[in-house]
Amino acid sequence: MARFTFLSTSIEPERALLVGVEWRTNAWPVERSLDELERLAGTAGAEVVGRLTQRLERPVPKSFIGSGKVQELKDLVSRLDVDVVIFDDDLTPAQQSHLEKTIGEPTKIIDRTALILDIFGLHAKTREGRLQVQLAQLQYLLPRLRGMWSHLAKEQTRGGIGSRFGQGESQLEVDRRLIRNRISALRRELKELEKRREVQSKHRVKSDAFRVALAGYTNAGKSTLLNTLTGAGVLSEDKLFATLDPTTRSYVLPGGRSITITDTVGFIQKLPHGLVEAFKSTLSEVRGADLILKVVDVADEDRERHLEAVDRVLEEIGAGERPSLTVYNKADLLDAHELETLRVRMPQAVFFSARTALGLEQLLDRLAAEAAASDRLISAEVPYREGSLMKVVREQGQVLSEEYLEDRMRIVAKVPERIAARLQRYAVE
Ligand SMILES: Nc1nc2c(ncn2[C@@H]2O[C@H](COP(=O)(O)OP(=O)(O)OP(=O)(O)O)[C@@H](O)[C@H]2O)c(=O)[nH]1
Ligand SMILES: [Mg+2]
Repeated sequence: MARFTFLSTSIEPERALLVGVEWRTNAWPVERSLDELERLAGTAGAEVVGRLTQRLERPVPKSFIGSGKVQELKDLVSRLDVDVVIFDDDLTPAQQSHLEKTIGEPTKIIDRTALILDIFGLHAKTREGRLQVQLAQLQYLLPRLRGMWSHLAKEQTRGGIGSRFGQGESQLEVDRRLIRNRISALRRELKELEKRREVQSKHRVKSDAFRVALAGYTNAGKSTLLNTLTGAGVLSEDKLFATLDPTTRSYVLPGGRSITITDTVGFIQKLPHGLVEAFKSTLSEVRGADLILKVVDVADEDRERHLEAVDRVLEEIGAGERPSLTVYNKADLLDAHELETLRVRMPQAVFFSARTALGLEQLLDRLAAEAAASDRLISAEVPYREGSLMKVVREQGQVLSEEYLEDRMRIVAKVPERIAARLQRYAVE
């Protein structure tokens, strides 16, 4: 499997060169995007030794960047002793292959997508996470697979000399077939796991808790927030994509309502579509949430762009229409003046710090208000034997008044729709 080193999980410190293009339509200035790419490279264990940028209208079909730039790249690679060149935009398989040939062995040419897939491979811990990453990696690899003799494959279609050297071609075909088979097997296995997950989450819906899903740019502090609130003990690190697998914990809000909070994978600009596709089942936690809590790193100067990227991914996974609340983390990193300016500019916004717990009550009050927003007011006379129903009413709703009658209790309560439906049979005027 030497050819599949792409899937390897051990990465030696490599010397990386970053290549970025300043497009006319760029929402992100190229240097900012390369800063992020540098952090990604660092997370994957590479050391960035240089950058190359070019202003372009559109990609050059053959080589992505212009031919003069390619020459410049080649010189830089040999001068800086570069192991891997990382393009900030997606390369087509043909561009990648062309660049590899031009720059020459053993320098690898990869793109942002390959880098992100590599990091995911490093950080996936659970079975489902690993399978999802593997699926995305193989799908990326398939069109890029080149047999050692692939140049002969072209000869073969023409016949004549070289056409007798069929081995390269057939080896390539075998590789492709093996990968396709593996992709189908992975898909099947993930389907199974997804079914199981659905059963589990049906279970949870039964528990009636209001479900909050944390979503946000990678490194925004989602895992730290979950840890601070619930002591979940999930990994939180100053690394991109520290979290891949979802974790759900229950939490009791001020006022007594139980909710569940799910921490899940973070997003990034130019998140590979294949990865989003592969993580659909993990992200179903977000899709099914009663509230999506969008966590933003307020201290990051790109926070607006981060938020846009998050919205785009939410859209892509079909969660764009879910109720959501945007909250601003890492407020401890702002000085008093900056914080005040933001408060004036966004009077409704919640600023907090998951690390120092500053402003956390305000966040929780907002959550409680959101959870109560769709509550229904209901009067009911509930028989004492319905003890478990009353327990749910107290945990998930708010009992405004109660009166003890002989064999039942009369209540007025504000409860979520799901529970109102269960109380309905005891409802009174
Ligand atoms: N100063 C400060 N740092 C924070 C705060 N919250 C999180 N961090 C730091 O930010 C980094 C990322 O935090 P995580 O909780 O791992 O972020 P995440 O959103 O879960 O990131 P991914 O799982 O990679 O998507 C860590 O180094 C945290 O210690 C905060 O309120 N203030
Ligand atoms: Mg995390």
